[in-house]
Amino acid sequence: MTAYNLVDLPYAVDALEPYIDATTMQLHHDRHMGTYVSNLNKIIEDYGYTNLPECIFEFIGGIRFATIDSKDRSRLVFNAGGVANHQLFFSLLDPSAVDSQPEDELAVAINANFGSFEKLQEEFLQAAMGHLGSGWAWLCVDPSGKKIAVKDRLYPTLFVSTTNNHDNPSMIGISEPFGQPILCLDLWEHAYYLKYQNRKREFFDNFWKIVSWKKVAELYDRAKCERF
Ligand code: MN3
Repeated sequence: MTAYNLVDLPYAVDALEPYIDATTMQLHHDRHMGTYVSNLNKIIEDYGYTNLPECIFEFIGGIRFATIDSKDRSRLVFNAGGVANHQLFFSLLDPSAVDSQPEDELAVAINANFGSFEKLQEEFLQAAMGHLGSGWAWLCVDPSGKKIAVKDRLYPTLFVSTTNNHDNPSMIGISEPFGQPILCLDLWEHAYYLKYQNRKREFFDNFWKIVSWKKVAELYDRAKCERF
């Protein structure tokens, strides 16, 4: 039984050149993400899970409650997170979005939470640079319902965080703080090392150039509507 598929990249492997090179993209998607997909499907097959949610993001949200031997639990979280995080990450990049910026309500919410778009980028970069070892950097909607008022309108609280390995902020009971991701950045060396080697900062800076703020806004709208 194949439970989850390796979702195709939404663009050609060389579409994000020169910011992300084609070889890195191909290895990252086909080999790294591909391996997480097959490892996850192997665990699902071994345990005979049925009635899985179609959406991997729904699956990881409830992953804490999966029936699994304790020796296999971290392997399940690692591989399921690996599938979900890469699917999200690749979908958030768009060659046609070069140098785009947040607009409309998302822009207002970012200003309300961080002071400005530049300050968000600064905080995100600092978190990413400060993270030790493999992991992910995130921009999340706080699902607790805490709001920020700007001119009589309420906006969700947003926060920046990092996680280890492939933990995802939406994994209830596994990742702290709990959050609904609307943007993520892969901090693993495999994401950039072929092109950037030790120049991690340069990769992080270039990441901003290819973020699809339209896609981030879609995720923001969805996360906001689930709670507000
Ligand atoms: Mn990766």
